[in-house]
Amino acid sequence: MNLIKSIAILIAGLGIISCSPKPKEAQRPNILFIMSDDHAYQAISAYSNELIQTPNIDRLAKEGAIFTRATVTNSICAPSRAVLLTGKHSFINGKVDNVMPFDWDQPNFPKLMQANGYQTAMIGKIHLDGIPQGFDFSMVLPGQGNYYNPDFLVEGQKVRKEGYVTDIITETTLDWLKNKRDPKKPFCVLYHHKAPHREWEPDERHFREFTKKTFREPANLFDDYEGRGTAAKAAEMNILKHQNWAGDSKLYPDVMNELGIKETSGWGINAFNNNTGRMNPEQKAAWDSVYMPINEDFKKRYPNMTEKELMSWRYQRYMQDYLGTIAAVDESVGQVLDYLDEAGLAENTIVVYTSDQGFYLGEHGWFDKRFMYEESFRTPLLIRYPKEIKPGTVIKELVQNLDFAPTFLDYAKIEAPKEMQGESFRNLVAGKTTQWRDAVLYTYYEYPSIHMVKRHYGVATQRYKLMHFYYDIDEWEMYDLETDPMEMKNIYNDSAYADVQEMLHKRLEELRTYYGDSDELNDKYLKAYLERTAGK
Ligand code: SGN
Ligand code: CA
Repeated sequence: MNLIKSIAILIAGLGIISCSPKPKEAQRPNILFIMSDDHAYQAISAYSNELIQTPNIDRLAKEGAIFTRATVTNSICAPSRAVLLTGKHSFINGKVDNVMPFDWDQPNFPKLMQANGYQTAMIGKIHLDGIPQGFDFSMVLPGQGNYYNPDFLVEGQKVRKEGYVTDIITETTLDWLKNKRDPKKPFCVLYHHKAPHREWEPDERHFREFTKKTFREPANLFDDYEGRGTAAKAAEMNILKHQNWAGDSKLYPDVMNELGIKETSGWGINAFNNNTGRMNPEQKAAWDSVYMPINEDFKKRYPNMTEKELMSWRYQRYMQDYLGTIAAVDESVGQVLDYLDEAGLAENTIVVYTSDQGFYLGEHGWFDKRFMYEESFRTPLLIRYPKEIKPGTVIKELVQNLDFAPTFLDYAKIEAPKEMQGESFRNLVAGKTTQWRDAVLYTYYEYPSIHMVKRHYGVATQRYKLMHFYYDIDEWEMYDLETDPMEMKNIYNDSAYADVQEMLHKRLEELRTYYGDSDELNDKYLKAYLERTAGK
């Protein structure tokens, strides 16, 4: 063999080695996406120390990044999840409210990851009908799911599991990571809690502790909605007026009878009976041992309570149960992070913690979400990825749930389809760029419906918001978050803000055009909604 020929063979051999697919797989990160349901950023100690300590969720902020202005495009459960999967606004992906069907046939990021060598799983609440597409394994709650001994759809088959929902979802996720994972492939797991969704039923280990606590009241718990428009006044989200006494505050129906209290809604007593009816005898006995004395105490105090005292009592009941369910979520996050450490997976795994939207914890006197006001428009977002994100990073830019799909595809080195509308924030969170959008678009559709939050859309910048409420009203609202962070005063008609108003109208129209929204689409979705809900 002459020298030239042997050098050629050697070079060809090196070429084969360097072309082997191995290094690419080794470099692609795993994704563990943790989403809870209705988890307010006010109830994460990395955001605020006032209500609860969440040391495990906080770890992600310490070891990675916290986003102080992460927002959703549409503050309600199923639509938010559709945006997460598709990377498209609600008016493009079609799932505008909890009522309209979701089209699983459209592209979503897990499908793309699966087709490009990732092993994918979906465990917990997804709230989108139909068999999830894009997952090698799925175990999801049907609809809203239950806290105690919940049913799951495992690959579409209904299975009842004994235990507490947060624990079961966590155990299943850990089992998948430990025993079902293909170590040759990177993974993408959507690990989605039901908690802390209504009707806020903690596990025994937490209700014993949390029912003893007293929480601070927000400054605007007794908001009278002066200074706002019709929409805030018409909403049915007030803790005193609109929570269910049995279903939410956990008054026993016979105690309500004795006191002459009528249930707020037609289904509150049913909710209570269904929820407690799912408990096994031990769970029920533990529940009664704590909630019966609370009922007894209330029975004594009720005859002399003022409206204000009643509101305070209901607020405390709400916080005790809501935060009790979060304590379990935080523990579960700790278990999963510990496992990543033990298995040597922490370094190469992107861990995200977020919620499908924010939530009112008594601000404006409210519970629930839906509005473009800050507490429900914003959502918690914390991300750890040691390879790219510096510990203690704080991101103030306006990212949205619209950006998740393109961001994860970017990390996985998969090209995002053109139809996806979000932007990858990979470089932003890595500190490689400071370039980011200056305004975001919001839309909300589910009306008339439970909680009666009117249809609206709007634009938000770092400092200002402009919203248009439509359908049975035609009202504009505008807020200056710098001078009015609690959004108590609509300044739409304030002449001092005339230039700001003009600028916001312009940005709003630009964004609606850019993303493909229009009054015609609003009409189309309104008509479809009214047809689907007629007679219901
Ligand atoms: C249920 C809740 C509402 C909640 C919707 C939507 N009531 O109807 O308070 O707004 O779900 O929630 S409940 O007492 O029946 O749970 S979402 O998270 O699915 O959007
Ligand atoms: Ca939700």
